[in-house]
Amino acid sequence: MFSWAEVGESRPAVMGVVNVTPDSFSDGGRWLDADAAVAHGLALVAAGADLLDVGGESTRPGAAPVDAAEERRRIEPVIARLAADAGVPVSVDTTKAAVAAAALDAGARIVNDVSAGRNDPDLFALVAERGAGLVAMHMLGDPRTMQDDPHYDDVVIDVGDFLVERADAGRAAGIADAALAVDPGIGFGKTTAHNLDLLAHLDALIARVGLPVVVGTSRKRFIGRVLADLAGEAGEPPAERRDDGTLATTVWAAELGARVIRVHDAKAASRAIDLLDLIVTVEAA
Ligand code: PMM
Repeated sequence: MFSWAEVGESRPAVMGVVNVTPDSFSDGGRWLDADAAVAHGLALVAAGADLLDVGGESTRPGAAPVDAAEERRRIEPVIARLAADAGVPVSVDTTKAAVAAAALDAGARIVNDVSAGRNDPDLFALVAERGAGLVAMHMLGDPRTMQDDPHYDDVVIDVGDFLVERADAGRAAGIADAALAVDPGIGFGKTTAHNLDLLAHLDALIARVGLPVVVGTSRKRFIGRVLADLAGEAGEPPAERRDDGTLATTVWAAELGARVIRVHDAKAASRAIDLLDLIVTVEAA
């Protein structure tokens, strides 16, 4: 059975992203070939990733849905090889129980569901039955509509309410507490102000849910937008140039208590967390 006690207890864990998609916003198309995706996953681990997240369907705003057969075709061979060779737990980024089942058969140990069990009513029961880990993420609406004028009364409270409710739904389906983690879903149906508010109050959110929290800011659009605004530049920097802002949010999230940080650049994140860890140790001595 998977338990989050396996990762990130002494220092926040780095989850390296392997997108086997033609259209993910930051690295779409680069790892569509299975050999390239596997090599990329192994490189992420060599660079310091403590776990790998493999996805076959883009969740980019406006992205078109992919059917289960195509999603399986993309991810199964990649997961099978990474589960055998990478030496770290592998998660599957999917909202479909059939895809999750195939991924678990291939050796994945965690299901990362950006719909938190709302897209497929069978997903939580599958996770429970297989003793897999779960990441239940907050998203407003679905990827096609989520950025159409998102509204919250109070984003930190509303997202917290949702995560507590989804964790309870997971428990009701039979998922063990030790296997549950949640994620505020940075960028999923949120304005720049919403994303900044969630990061600013991440410690309160973590205290409220009482479960390991995964945070994914890596190369997201709001980082480019904030940095371009601060620099007085028109337009947005491309995704590859959002890495310095990603690092700032990585250190912030780690310091406020995130258990897992989901990133594309595992080397920078793991070095930054190592240094942060050292400073915290010296502070405590
Ligand atoms: N972000 C993306 C995809 N999956 N899963 C979780 N749990 N948290 C996230 O923030 C998250 C995710 C989108 O980013 P990508 O297209 O670079 O993978």
